[in-house]
Amino acid sequence: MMTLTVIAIVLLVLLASTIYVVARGHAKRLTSSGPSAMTRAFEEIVSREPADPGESAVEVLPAADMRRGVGRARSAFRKLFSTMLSGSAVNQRLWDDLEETLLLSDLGMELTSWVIDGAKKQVEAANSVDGTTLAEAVRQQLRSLFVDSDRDLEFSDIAPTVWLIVGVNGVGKTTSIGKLAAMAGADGKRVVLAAADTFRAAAADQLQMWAERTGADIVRSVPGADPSSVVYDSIQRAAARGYDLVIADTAGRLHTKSNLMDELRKLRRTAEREPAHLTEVLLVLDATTGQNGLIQAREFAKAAGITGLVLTKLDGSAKGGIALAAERELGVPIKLVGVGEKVTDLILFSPDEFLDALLEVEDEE
Ligand SMILES: Nc1nc2c(ncn2[C@@H]2O[C@H](COP(=O)(O)OP(=O)(O)OP(=O)(O)O)[C@@H](O)[C@H]2O)c(=O)[nH]1
Ligand SMILES: [Mg+2]
Repeated sequence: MMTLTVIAIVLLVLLASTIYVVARGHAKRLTSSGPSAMTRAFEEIVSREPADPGESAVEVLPAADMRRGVGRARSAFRKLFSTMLSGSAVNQRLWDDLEETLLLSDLGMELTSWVIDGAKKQVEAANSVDGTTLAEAVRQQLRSLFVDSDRDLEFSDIAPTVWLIVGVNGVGKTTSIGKLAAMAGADGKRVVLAAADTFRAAAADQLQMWAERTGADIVRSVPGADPSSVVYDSIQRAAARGYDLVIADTAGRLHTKSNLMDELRKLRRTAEREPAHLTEVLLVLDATTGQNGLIQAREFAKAAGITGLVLTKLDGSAKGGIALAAERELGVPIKLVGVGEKVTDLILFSPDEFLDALLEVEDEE
């Protein structure tokens, strides 16, 4: 009887721990399984009642969608693709238009030639003069430029997880952190923001505003303080209070300043030390700067070991091709795109959704 009771207890404990591990596994990531992942996150946030006045005052806003986000970049492609899909024959004029559109989208000379050469081969192999075949071939070529990589934002199994956000001046680091805090908060994560941009006096105030809007905690220091010590203090606070996630803001810096790049390496080392678990170093790129941003990006990749890209200001850019060029150049996936200044204007990136938004011609108003 005694033995049976012990076996029953052991089995119950095993069952409970299996359920716990499976449940944890599910809660591990912010996934980009489609637009629904983020839409759901923001629907939750807007419907949440603040526990007390002043807490989490995120306004009610519809979640952003990729189509609206790529609005300007879309118009050039739309013209070209409507011509192709209306059944017009593949002729030299169409090839020239394709080349011009790709170059203007800032895909770059080399990748543009690669896309066109590949599309030519496909059209020849299909023995077709139909524009529809060309449209499909171009889409396939563009799709294959995206790196084949996991785009989920990673959480460590053991809290606190740390995400480090880096990039040159004014690209949208702090704004993206605010949006990310809202997204993670809606996903049930407890977040602390580390104001490790101690260079600009107003930087911590800007981050504090985002903390207040999204219900996140914040750790800040005096202007001129060592950024690594702010990250360290944030990690200690997260560990002490059982927070899930530390998102660290850093000062904008030029890739040519070697002392500032050394500082990034130091920040990274701090964020890697126990009890912290660094899972993401996100490089923020401004889509409106096009190809120029890529040179800087390479240096950041070397210094900070980036795990993903955040492409901001896509809403204000006609250069959709930069998304593909950036991934190809750096070999790391775009994980998020910024499509406006509102808290919900951040989208978990999916290459197929992006290409649909850029190239689809139906349902035009
Ligand atoms: N239209 C648009 N504006 C954006 C987006 N992301 C950021 N911005 C704007 O870009 C400007 C700079 O944003 P910040 O977040 O302060 O940029 P930062 O990289 O933190 O700047 P520094 O800390 O000075 O290096 C602000 O006016 C933001 O509102 C976006 O996705 N779309
Ligand atoms: Mg900033």
